[in-house]
Amino acid sequence: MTVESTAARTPRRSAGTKAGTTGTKRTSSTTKKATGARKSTEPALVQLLTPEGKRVKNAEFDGYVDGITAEELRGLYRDMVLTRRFDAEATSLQRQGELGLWASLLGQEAAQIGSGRALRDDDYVFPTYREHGVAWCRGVDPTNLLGMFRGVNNGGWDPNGNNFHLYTIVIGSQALHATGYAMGVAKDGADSAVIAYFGDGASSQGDVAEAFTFSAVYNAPVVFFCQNNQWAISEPTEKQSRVPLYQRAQGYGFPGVRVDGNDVLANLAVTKWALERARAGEGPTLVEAFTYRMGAHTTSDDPTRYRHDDERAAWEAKDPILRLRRYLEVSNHADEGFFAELETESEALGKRVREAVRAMPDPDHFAIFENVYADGHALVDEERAQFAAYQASFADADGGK
Ligand SMILES: Cc1ncc(C[n+]2csc(CCOP(=O)(O)OP(=O)(O)O)c2C)c(N)n1
Ligand SMILES: [Mg+2]
Repeated sequence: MTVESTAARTPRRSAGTKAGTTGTKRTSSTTKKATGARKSTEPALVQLLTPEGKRVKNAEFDGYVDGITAEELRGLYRDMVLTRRFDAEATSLQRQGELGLWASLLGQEAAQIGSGRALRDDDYVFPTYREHGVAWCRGVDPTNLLGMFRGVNNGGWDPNGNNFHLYTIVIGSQALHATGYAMGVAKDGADSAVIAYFGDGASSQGDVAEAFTFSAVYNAPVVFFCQNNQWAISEPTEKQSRVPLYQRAQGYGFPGVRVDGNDVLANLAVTKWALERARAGEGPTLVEAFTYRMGAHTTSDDPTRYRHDDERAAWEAKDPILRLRRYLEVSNHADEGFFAELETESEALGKRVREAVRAMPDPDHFAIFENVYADGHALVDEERAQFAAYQASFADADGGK
C-alpha cells in the first residue's frame, strides 16, 4: 500500500485504533503496479474495486468496508448517479444561459461520494467550488448550489445547517480555514473531525503548505482530501510537483496515501481511516484521490486546446459509476428494477433543478452593498449613491427592484 510517514505521533485525545489504521510508523512501499496511473512509473494506490468491477483484497483497508450491506452499496451507486445527473443538468443550464458558469465534477463522483459518506454529521467540511457530490452527501439541496452560479446570491446555504462551508473560489485558502477550525475543535475537546477538499493545482499554493505545517505542529484533527484530477485548468499535475502529491505529507510529518479516486469503496475506506486518526488525536492525514476531470475546467474552458482525446478515453474505461454497477450486477446486489427506478428518479431530479433555477428571483440591485462592513463605510455609501444615480438614469427605472 501507499501510506507514508516518518512522524512520531503523540495522541492528543483517547487513541482508539482499529485494524488497518494506526498511529504506528509507516514507510513507503511502492511495489504494486499503479492502476489508473498516467505512467507506468506511478506508485501504487489503494484500490478495492477494479475498473472491471472486481473486488480486490486489501489487508489494511478491507476492515473499513467489509460490513457494508447491499443496500448501502446501492446507496453509494444512487448517490453517484444522481450527482452526475444534477451536474449534467447544471452544465446544460449554463449552456442555455440560465447560469453564468458551472464547474463540473464529471469523473470525480467516487472520490466525492466515497469520502463524503465516510463523514459523520458532526464533522465539518471545507469544499472548493467543485464538491457537488460532497454537498449531496451533507444534505445540501442541489438547487441551493446554483444560486451563486446564477449570480443571484453569494452562497446559497447556511454552512452551519449541514456543517458544509460555502464554496471557496480562492484556491487553497480553505485548507487554512479547515486547519484553524480543526484546532478549535480540538480545544473544545470534541471528537469530530474536519476535512478540507482541494485540487492538485491548489497543492502548490502557499496556503496549503502553511495548513500542512500548522496542522502537523498542532496535531489538528483534519483530513486533507486532494482530488488529483490531473489538471489545474490547462496546467498538468507534472507542473505542480516533482513527487507524487501524497508524498508531500512526509516532509510535514504526517501520513499521505494515494487512493484510486474512481473507486468509491476505496475512497470510503481510506477516508474513514483518516477520519479515525483525526478523532483518535493522531493529527492530520493527506489523502490523494487519483482521478480525472472528464470535462472542461468550467463551462468557460475548452480542454481540446491543451489535452488529447486519447487521455480522456483511457479514463473513460475507469468510470467510477460503471465499475460499481458491474460489481452490483455480478454480486446480485441490484436488479433491473433498481436501475430503472433510479433512471426515473434522475430525470425527476433534473426537472426539479431546471424548474428551481428558472424560478430563482433576481436579487435587489442594492443587495451587493449590504454586509460589506458590519457598521457601514463612507466609500460603500458613495458607491451605493453612484449606482442609484446610474439606475435612475434609465427611462424604465424601477428603483432597483
Ligand atoms: C488564489 C487563486 N489563484 C488562481 C485562481 C484561478 N484559478 C481558478 S481554478 C484554478 C485551478 C485550480 O486547479 P485545482 O486545484 O487542480 O482544482 P480543479 O479546478 O482541478 O478542481 C485556478 C488557478 C484562483 N481562483 N485563486
Ligand atoms: Mg485539478
